Amino acid sequence: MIEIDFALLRRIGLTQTIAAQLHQYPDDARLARITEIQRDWLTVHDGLGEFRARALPLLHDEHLAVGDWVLSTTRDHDERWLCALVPPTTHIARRGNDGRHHRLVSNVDTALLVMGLDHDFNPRRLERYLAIVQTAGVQPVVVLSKADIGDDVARRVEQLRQRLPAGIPLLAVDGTSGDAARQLAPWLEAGQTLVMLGTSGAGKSTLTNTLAQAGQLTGGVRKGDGRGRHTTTSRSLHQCAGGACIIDTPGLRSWHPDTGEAGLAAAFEDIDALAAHCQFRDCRHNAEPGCAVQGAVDADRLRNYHKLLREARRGQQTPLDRIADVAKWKVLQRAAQARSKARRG
Ligand SMILES: Nc1nc2c(ncn2[C@@H]2O[C@H](COP(=O)(O)OP(=O)(O)OP(=O)(O)O)[C@@H](O)[C@H]2O)c(=O)[nH]1
Ligand SMILES: [Mg+2]
Ligand SMILES: [Zn+2]
Repeated sequence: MIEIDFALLRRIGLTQTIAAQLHQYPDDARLARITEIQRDWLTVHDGLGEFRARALPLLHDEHLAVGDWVLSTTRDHDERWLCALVPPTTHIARRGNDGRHHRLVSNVDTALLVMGLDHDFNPRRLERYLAIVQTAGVQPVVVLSKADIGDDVARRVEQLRQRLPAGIPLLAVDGTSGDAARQLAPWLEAGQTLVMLGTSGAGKSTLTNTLAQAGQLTGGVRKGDGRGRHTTTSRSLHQCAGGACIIDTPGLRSWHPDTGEAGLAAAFEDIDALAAHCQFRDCRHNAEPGCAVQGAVDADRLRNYHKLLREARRGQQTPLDRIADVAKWKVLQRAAQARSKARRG
């Protein structure tokens, strides 16, 4: 079995689950975590420092993502090669327009869904992100940025609190201030890995810099529509002084939920739970008598749920895919519940 210094690697997010899988790799390999992926090489961190490496052909580049744990070996001329991928405990993926799955990040505990309280504010888009993150078994935290300059801040925060299930943490922050780090402290414990997700200009890099003193370039927003300029162009992992890791990502343009109906139903569990009390079993929550959902759930949230369901059904899932999806979701949900219980306990 390869030798590791757990305390050292903990600083870049090593967990017991990953460490328990290491017996299957050759002794001379070295454990490292991918912190950035470039066209021709990858940057990895071995606990002591970062170095460049390349993936051996048998390790297909397309399966690697920032946050993955990999094994590296040194070959002639001190070249470092990645020879194996430790199966990730979680990964967030996106379905491209071509219908193929692309891994965005691996081995994350918490996703900070960053949304500006300015022009960026869009509850429907946020619900789409929530579905994707929850399907991946990752704990979402809604971070409303630009609380210091946003419009109508108190009303928007309250509107979202009413709309989303109570279990989803929601904070309003000024990402440029140290207070943001204090507000997010419960998710920043040593060994935790977080990912920033949100549109361009939302403030992901600004918050990354505040939490990790990372020196990420931040950009302005365009005059007029307030959209961002895609300042960040690649995903990268950064260490916080307190021992957590943060993955900053570029703003996503389009994001199809990489999930089936079961995943969506779980992400909209408030609607699902109420639906059990509707008078008709096939109630569409659309003015039917004895409907328990209408009026109890934000009307726009309900419309958004139906829209996402239609999208998911259009996806090319076979019945077998769907069964696998339900099974996968159940396992992930149990793991997420165990983790949040462990954190509370
Ligand atoms: N006042 C204020 N400005 C913020 C806040 N968060 C971000 N900004 C500003 O918003 C602009 C965009 O912020 P970035 O951090 O670059 O946004 P991003 O999400 O990383 O954008 P991409 O890298 O393009 O995906 C910058 O000018 C920031 O200074 C905030 O909480 N308060
Ligand atoms: Mg950025
Ligand atoms: Zn109903």
